[in-house]
Amino acid sequence: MVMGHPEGDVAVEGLKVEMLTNPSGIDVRFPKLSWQISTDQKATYQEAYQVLVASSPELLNTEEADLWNSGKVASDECLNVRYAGEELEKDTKVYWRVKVWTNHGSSAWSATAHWSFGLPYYKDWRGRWIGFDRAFPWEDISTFPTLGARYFRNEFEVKKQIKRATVYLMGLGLYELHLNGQKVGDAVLAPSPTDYTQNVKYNTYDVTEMLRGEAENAVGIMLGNGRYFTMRQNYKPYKIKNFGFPKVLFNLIIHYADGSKEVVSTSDEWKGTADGPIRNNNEYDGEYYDANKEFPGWDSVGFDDSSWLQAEYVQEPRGDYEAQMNENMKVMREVVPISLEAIGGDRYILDMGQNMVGWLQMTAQGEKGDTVKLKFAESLQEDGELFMTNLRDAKVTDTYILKDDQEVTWEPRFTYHGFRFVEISGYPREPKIEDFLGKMVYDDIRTLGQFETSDPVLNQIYQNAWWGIAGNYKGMPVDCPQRNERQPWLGDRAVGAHGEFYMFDNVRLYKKWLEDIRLAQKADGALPDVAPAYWRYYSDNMTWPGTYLMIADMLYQQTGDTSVIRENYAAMKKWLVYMADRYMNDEFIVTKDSYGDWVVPPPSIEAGTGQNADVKRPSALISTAYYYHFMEMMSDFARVLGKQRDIPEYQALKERVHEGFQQAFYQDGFYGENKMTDNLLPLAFGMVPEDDRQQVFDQVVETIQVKNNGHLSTGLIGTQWLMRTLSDFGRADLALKIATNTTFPSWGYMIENGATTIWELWHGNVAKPTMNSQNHTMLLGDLTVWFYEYLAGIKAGADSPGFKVFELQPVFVEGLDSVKASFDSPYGTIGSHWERMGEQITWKIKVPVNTTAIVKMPIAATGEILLNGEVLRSGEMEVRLSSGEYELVF
Ligand code: RAM
Repeated sequence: MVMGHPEGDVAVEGLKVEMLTNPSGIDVRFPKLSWQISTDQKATYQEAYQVLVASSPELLNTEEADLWNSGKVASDECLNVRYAGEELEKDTKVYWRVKVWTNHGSSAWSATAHWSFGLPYYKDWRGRWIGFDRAFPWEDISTFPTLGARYFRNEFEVKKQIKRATVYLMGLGLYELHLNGQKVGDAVLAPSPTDYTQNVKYNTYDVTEMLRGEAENAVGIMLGNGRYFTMRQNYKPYKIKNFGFPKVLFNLIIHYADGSKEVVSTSDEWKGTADGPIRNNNEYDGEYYDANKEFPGWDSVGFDDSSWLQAEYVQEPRGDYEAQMNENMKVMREVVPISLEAIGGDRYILDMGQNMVGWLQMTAQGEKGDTVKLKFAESLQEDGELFMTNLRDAKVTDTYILKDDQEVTWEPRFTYHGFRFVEISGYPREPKIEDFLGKMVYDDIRTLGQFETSDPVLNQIYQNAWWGIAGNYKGMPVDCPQRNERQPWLGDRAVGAHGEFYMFDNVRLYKKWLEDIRLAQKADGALPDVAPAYWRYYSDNMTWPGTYLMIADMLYQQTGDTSVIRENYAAMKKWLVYMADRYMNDEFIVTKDSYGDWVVPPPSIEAGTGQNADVKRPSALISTAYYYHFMEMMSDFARVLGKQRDIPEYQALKERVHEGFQQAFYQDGFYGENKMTDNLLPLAFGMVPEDDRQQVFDQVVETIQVKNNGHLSTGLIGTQWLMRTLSDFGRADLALKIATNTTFPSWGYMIENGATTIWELWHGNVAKPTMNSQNHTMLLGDLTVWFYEYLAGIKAGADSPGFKVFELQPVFVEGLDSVKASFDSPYGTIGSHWERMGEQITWKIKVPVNTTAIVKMPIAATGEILLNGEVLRSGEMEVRLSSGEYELVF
């Protein structure tokens, strides 16, 4: 499914059709179209639709759609309707509208939306890759290289009147594109990072309005290092992939009004230089900007580039060219700092009030040569200085050198930082807090969820989670945004991604990640722990690579889109065979694991003080339980794809693994070493024989209540199954206790100690600093899933993936007085808001048009249940409600 910005419209009879599909430059020939219907009429569903697609908006007006007229189709589908019209040519922009018929009448034609089909084949590209495949004398490519931005420019004549002009470009690692003196688009740090030996994402811009017809025009492109030139991490060359020096392929396709066409593309006639203001740039060390090196007008017509070099042809990056379907990063929020304090000398500390990801915009005025340094950290030491040790060797410093006495406002381009505090030094005069503004940078995706309860700790945890998750969306989900790492570790996002689904419109991002993982598979079947595999970690374990299956499963369950299964099934199967071949013994135990239940809390804060958490405790119990779980998942996937013949094999292996698991790990009433995770996994995966279930669960409860004094003792793995398993076995109260704790170890403890995001370690305030990020999302486990699916009770349909038919079943847990949540599903907003007043609960729900909610009554509600003031038939434990707003009282 491709989605973009909704375009509003005017509709008759109270109906409104909104486009959800409106992107540019895709390379899918038959994209899926979606729309959203809204109306004040209750119980509305779609009965039919008609889609028109045409090569110009005018043709849509006349109903003479030249590409596709679906006719009136009797169907209730309003998501993922496959375009089934004429095959599109490359570089075409098409327009579309939809009309729907509902049980309450029909809509008017919607407003016009569009999409454009890009360049599907190599041969559609003109020109060649340009760059400079070397460092210049003032640059250094030793262990901590300083490589400046590359600047390329070209002037060209647009000979006639323009009808339409589109730029397609691949600028690696990062680009900023300018036309006639202006930046094109609002993306930053584009394009999305990939393993460039596998695939390269191109971005598309409609530049019709930016070009001048019958005139000279100028194009300028800046290139940053990004994930392409990574010699910054060259101290471990065996481990870290470096792709080469920055390079670009640019195509501007101009369609003239007279029907002719012209292409402007990169060639050795372009001019280039590396001797510009951005003297160094990388994600870890920051950006070094010398304004004295600026060349005003370089991106406009008439600039004297005689001192620039000829651009050079360079080797192409090997990977396939693909249209980027996921969103680029953007400045998504501005953050106003809360304090600015002098700390001696010319140094000041700026506090953003929030651990955030992005950068700082600065306004300064001084003398030529004044050098301002901005250094970033997540927290302060007791002496008020920045706490730098947990950033390891990342230099995290932006430098700006003034060129004159004019006031300037500046922000970096090719770096980002994870920070709450900034040390400012060398600022020319007394800085004022208004001279600085935080820019929060992450993928341009909408926040879909709202969540608030009567408990302030839960609310703060949710806020911390939002900041942490959003900030770590970098065209791939990274583990952390601050230290010399920032890698897309698979294990960190397994179940977490499921909770994130309710919070962010991240479907396209996670689909892209599935592709990254698939492309990172080795020929023998091995899957990595990090994908794209910038760090070549193929350590063979079930849990990190297994995130591949879990994300695909999540996307399928939550959206109903089978393509995520179809595209990845073969690779998953291959990996599971690979693991079994190598690591499954005769007793059907998967003997190999890498990380165990990563970062379990130490027994106490005292015991954890100064301690490294980087301890691996491999566990065959974990690997084997996951193998079992994945056999079940593969059976489901096979069913979805109609590959029935594969199922018996999965089921047979699953049974054997189960027997082996019971033999090896089941003791009398508990598993393994009776650690929480040892018992949680078999419970969550349905591996415990029915008769033993309660006994095993009682062990979990005992551990929490007695041994842990009401706390968890799980790491990255166990925490993913904790809250839901407790609730499923009837102890949501215990889950709530764990979630609202403020003593160690808990999310609330982090908050008590000043966290505004989620820590990497439960004992993050005292641990050895070398592995101690203050902004990791992995320890959230299944907490955000529990927030939405249990506390608010919003859940995709058990028998029908996606939200066409969904469930509403909150746990009205004792100790909580209210939960108010909403989730903007693709059909519209789903709401669940309950409040307890004494013995009575009032529950307000919202069901979007064209969906059905299966509302499950709380078992506790033994008395009368009122639905919109009327008594529900007694004993009715389930009602199906179609769209509208309702109130239940019981
Ligand atoms: C750390 C990462 C990540 C984790 C791995 C195992 O270096 O930060 O969070 O998945 O280790």
